[in-house]
Amino acid sequence: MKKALITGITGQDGSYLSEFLLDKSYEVHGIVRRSSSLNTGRIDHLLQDSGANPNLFIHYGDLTDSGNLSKLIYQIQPDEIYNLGAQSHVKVSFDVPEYTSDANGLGALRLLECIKEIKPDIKFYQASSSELFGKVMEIPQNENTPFCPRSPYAAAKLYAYWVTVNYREAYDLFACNGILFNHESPRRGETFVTRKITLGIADILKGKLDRLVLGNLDAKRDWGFAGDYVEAMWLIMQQPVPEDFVIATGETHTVREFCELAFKHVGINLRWEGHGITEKGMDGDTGRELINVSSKLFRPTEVDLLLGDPSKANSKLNWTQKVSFEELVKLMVESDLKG
Ligand code: NDP
Ligand code: GDR
Repeated sequence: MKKALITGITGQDGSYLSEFLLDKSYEVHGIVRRSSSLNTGRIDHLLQDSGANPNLFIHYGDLTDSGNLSKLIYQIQPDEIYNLGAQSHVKVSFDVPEYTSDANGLGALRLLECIKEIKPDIKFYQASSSELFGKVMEIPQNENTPFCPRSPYAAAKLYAYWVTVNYREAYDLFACNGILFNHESPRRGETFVTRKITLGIADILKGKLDRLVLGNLDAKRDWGFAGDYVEAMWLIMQQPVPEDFVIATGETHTVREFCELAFKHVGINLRWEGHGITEKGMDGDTGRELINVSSKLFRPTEVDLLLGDPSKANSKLNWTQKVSFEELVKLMVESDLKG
């Protein structure tokens, strides 16, 4: 039985990856941060306490605590480590840049050092991000596109990317980067824009929210489904040689388009009025104001356009996304309407 250790197991991707690996008969270990409120909601259905899965184990820990990481890796002796833990909110990284750099940047280094010192045959997956591309240098963005990070989050992830490459080259570790473009699901954190929109629609329809307040509607993202992307993480780790891969859909849409499609699923055709921060989204039939724009939600520096080229993953991993953009939006809206 293979053993995997997942950092960030309580997050969106950690929960889907746990399900995926348990289905493949892995023994799965996850690092969970102690929190004053419950933070295991996304994996509660898998935990031993609920009798659901005897092969899932959780351990308290933190990416900022080297001693704890080395103790866990020594005790567990995993075959594969998936480093998904991070302060993953780009806008929040402008408010907590030092902590973000510690967890997202040095966290990867700490794990690599443990692997080098304790068990160099552990395979390592680093959750790298399309945010590395930042300022648009070329489109579509592939494994050879230059990086130009635009936030403390992306700068920290850039460090983690390069230290992963360096440990692969310097110490011959099986260490890989998955450069994943945005991926969403009904389990997406509620402050990321897609979930904020789908949850907002559900709350508006239930009479709990007056209107949605959003930031930059012009930003373009390559949005896929998280369930599809965790399969790519695993495939990257099963290759004969460690390499870095872009994982994306090859389609891009604006935040505005996401709003239009999401509202359309509940029978509302949005009509836009105004421009920039005075822009408003109205119900095309009733004229009710449903979306406002606030300058407070803009970032000091924005990533305007992300569009990934997944050709390498398509050919070498035989990976391709299964859920389309339209299906993803529908899936999220319907889930929040039920919730
Ligand atoms: P989430 O924000 O949903 O999950 C992040 C996870 O990291 C949570 O389990 C969180 O714990 C944990 N975490 C945060 N800080 C620490 C820390 N100091 N020590 C240990 N664990 C910590 O992110 P996603 O699941 O969406 O993303 C997974 C990874 O992939 C992240 O690294 C993210 O940056 C990266 N990524 C995500 C993309 C996406 O579109 N989703 C795209 C590209 C990269 P807690 O639950 O306690 O907060
Ligand atoms: P992103 O995701 O920054 O791409 O990072 P997010 O959903 O936060 O933003 C996407 C785009 O939407 C614009 N936007 C808003 N964003 C948020 N959060 N809230 C709003 O109200 C809002 N209005 C407009 C943003 O300006 C941005 O352009 C995600 C994270 O999962 C990272 O961890 C990951 O690395 C990248 O995706 C790939």
